[in-house]
Amino acid sequence: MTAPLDLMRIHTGDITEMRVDAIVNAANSSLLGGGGVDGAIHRKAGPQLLEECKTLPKCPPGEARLTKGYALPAKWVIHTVGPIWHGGNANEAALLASAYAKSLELAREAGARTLAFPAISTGVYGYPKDEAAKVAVRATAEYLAEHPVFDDVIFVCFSAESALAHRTALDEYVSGLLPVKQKKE
Ligand code: AR6
Repeated sequence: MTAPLDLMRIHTGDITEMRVDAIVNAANSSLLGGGGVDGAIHRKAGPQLLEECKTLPKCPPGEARLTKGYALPAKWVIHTVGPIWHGGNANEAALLASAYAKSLELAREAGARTLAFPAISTGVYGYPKDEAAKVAVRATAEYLAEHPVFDDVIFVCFSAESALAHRTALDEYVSGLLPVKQKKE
């Protein structure tokens, strides 16, 4: 079995171009579209995506919903809602971790083997990029350790700054895990 840490990687670019089974959308609770990555995904998927979103129940922060990908290269879109940053004492980290875990869960249930995440909450919602990347890496690694069903989980970063935040978070997570691994062996 491949170690979960080897399955996570970083790509700098546009998530709407990713040829993966599922991409994650950083949506808002209405699921009716918006700016940022949400706007880009809806534009590329075409109007059928909005029509399907209209049939879904609202999505509170930390939850996720699955739709088809329509004109996107990805077969599915997983719409999740991250927390709005209020300074760090409003349960933001738990909600962000839940957004990652619930997205992974829906992808797994759909049978996706490859999945791409944007840096949820780090745009309009104002979550500090470094902090968000740590939460993203930890939540994903913990899920993959329990559910080794994915071939590839990609953090798609829209800027060099975001990619560096994820690289640092991955490296820190790996080095934090090494002593634990060594003890077990
Ligand atoms: N590919 C990959 N990442 C992208 C792309 C793209 N095409 N476009 C932007 N990003 P945001 P949020 C990055 O604001 O903070 C929407 O209006 C961006 O640089 O899209 O979760 C929704 O409808 C940033 O790092 O999402 C909600 O109302 C990250 O994606 C609200 O924004 C997330 O930025 C959600 O805010």
